Amino acid sequence: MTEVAEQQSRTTAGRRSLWTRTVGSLSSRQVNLLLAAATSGAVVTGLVSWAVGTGWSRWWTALHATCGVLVVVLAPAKARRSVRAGMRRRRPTRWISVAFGVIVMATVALGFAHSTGVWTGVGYWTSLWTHFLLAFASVPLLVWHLWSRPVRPKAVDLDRRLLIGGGAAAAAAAVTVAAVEGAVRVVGLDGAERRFTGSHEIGSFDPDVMPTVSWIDDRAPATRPEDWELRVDGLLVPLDDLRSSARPVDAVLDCTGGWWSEQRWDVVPISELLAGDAASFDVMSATGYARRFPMRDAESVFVAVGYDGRRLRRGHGAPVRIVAPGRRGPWWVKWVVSIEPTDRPWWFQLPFPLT
Ligand SMILES: Nc1nc2c(c(=O)[nH]1)N[C@H]1C(S)=C(S)[C@@H](COP(=O)(O)O)O[C@H]1N2
Ligand SMILES: [Mo]
Repeated sequence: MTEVAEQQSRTTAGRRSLWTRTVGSLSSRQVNLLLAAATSGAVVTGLVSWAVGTGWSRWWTALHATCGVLVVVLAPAKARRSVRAGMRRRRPTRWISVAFGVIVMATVALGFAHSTGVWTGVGYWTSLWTHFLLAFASVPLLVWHLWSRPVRPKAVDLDRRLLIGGGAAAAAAAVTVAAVEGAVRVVGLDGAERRFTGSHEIGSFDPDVMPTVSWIDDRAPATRPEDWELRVDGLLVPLDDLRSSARPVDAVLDCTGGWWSEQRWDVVPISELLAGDAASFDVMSATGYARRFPMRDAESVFVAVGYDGRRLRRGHGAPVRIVAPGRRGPWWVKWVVSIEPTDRPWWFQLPFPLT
């Protein structure tokens, strides 16, 4: 639609709605800027909500949802302005942009499915993990899209229209998130029972029902538990010693795949195995998977050998795994073979493992 035609359709529609006067008055450059902000904001808040295991996570999750809905709120404006013009230009690469748009919408739809609980996925393909995989796949497309059609913010874009239009769109997104949250409660969908991290509960105090998962593609090692060697600061720690000194601690494992489960773990605090004044300690799995913790957490991070007085299942990390209350799933290293003090700071590692 041309500017003139758009103007006419507005006048024929009679009184201009609040929406047309706010979001409708954004220029196509401004819509693009807001979309770039919403998508990058969604990436950042999504990753932070994964890294945070405490009550703060709630706000990151809410902000993340708002960014996602903001993309949907702006989609019609985007379609009316740049998409039509872009398709008319018939560049062969327009299909990459179309694919990008479809993936973004599918990502938002999966996030919606997860958070409302209408569909939480099957097996490995939980709706949240699939949501992440699609988002991850879309990042190169996003980079290409921005690079091939650069929207350099200009001072003229930062006008009252952007403030009012962007504000209205963001407010609409926030209200939608709150309304969906409320509706989920009223209708009694599974999403109402979610933890502050956004995860759904599965198999608490029932280890047989608790899922066994890996971060990406890690696999249980073949070594038999009776041949297992656990080394702490280089010294062999007999598993029987751990088993006899273990005591129960209730703790929630909250997987970034979007589920959580509480168990009564049989544990020994790391501080009882490791002494000294190193800055951090490295926990290594037989598979090569590893995480580094700050030494101040040695009292609140545990090695577990069982739950409910039973031994761990292989899938749950037998014979020894980490139990790290308040930290998200990736920290709960399974099949531990070594715990080593180190002077490197705990944050000197990838934020998430690579396997
Ligand atoms: N060695 C190893 N430990 C691991 C993982 C992994 O892939 N490899 N995945 C982590 C993640 S992301 C989660 S959620 C928990 C899952 O533990 P579970 O399989 O006992 O439910 O293990 C953690 N520990
Ligand atoms: Mo996980």
